[in-house]
Amino acid sequence: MAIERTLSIIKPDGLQKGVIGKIISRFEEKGLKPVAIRLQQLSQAQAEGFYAVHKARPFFKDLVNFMISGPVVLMVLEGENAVLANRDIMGATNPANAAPGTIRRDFATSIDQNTVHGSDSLENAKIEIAYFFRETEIHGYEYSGKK
Ligand code: YYY
Ligand code: MG
Repeated sequence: MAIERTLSIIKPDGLQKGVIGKIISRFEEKGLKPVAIRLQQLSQAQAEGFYAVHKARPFFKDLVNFMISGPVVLMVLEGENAVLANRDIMGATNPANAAPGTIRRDFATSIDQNTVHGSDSLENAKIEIAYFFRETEIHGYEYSGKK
C-alpha cells in the first residue's frame, strides 16, 4: 500500500444534478482526501488536450463538446492506492455496468454523461494532475479525528 495522488473531475452533468457535495463526501468517507479543488470552465483546446488519447475514437467530438458544455470540478485526491480506490468508487465507464453504490451507478445516466473522470494509472495520474494544477495549488493536511 502506498499513498498516491490521482486526478478526479466532476463532469458538467454532476454539477447540473447538484451532487458536487455528495460526490466529494463519497471520496472523503472512503479515505480519499481532496488536496486541491477548482471549479473551471474548460476551453475546447483544454478538453481536447486532456482527452488526446481518445482523439481517434468515434466518440471524441461528443466527449469534448460534453466536457465544455458547462463548468467542471477539478480535484486532486490523495490516499492509500488513490488511483485504484478512485476507480472503484467511480464504477464502470458505462453506468449500466457499474456496481451498486458507485458514483456512476447512482448519479450517471449514460456512458457519454457519466458524471466523473478518474486517472487510470499512477503514471497517467501524474500527467493529468500536472495538466491542471501547479504544485503550489496542492495542499496536504492531516485529519484531526474529530467530527
Ligand atoms: O476512464 P473512463 O472515463 O472510465 O473511460 P474511457 O474509456 O477512458 O473513456 C473516456 C470517456 O469517453 C468516458 O468516461 C466517456 C466517453 N466514452 C463514450 O462516450 N463512449 C464510449 N463508448 C467510451 C467512452
Ligand atoms: Mg479513462
